[in-house]
Amino acid sequence: MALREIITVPNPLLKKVSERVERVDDGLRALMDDMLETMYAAPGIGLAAVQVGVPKRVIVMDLAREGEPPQPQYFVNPEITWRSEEMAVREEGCLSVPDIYDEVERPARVGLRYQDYTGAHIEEDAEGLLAVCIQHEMDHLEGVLFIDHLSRLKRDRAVAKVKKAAKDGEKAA
Ligand code: K1U
Ligand code: ZN
Repeated sequence: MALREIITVPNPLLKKVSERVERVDDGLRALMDDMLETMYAAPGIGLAAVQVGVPKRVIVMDLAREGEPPQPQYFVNPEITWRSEEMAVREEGCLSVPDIYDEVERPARVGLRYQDYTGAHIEEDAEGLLAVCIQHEMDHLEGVLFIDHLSRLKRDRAVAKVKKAAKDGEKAA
């Protein structure tokens, strides 16, 4: 397993639509292992493959609370099969937009279809943090960031702040 670099805005790769995965094989499982290790190290609760520079339709997640055993989840070629009319607002963050947090409104519940770590086909319903996180991560697969749900002013400010922090970090190094 290896830690991978998480790309940040304004890297143009984050705007790319990720490609479907043809086969869940050992190569893909190695990528998912690396993604999970990278996500735990960040730390984060979810990560899409494009965030480590690989535009494939793959997501890892772990929503275990502090003190609970790890609960890694893997989503290959995920699809949303239905969305609730009820909406929910929750604060979101993103490892590709570090240190920026804001509220986003999304459907409160969604139906999911995806393949897991073994390639098995799964269908399940999601609510609460799982619904928020999977919609955030599936946006990444379409080249959409949570700041794209905010006003242009907030989005531009967020990108400028991340760019400045990266520049300051380079100077200090
Ligand atoms: O960049 C990402 O896509 C990961 C992102 C996922 C997410 C968070 C909140 C709402 C929706 C999606 C993160 O993990 S940001 C970091 C974070 O939320 C966190 C970090 C440490 C402990 C607990 C949470
Ligand atoms: Zn994100």
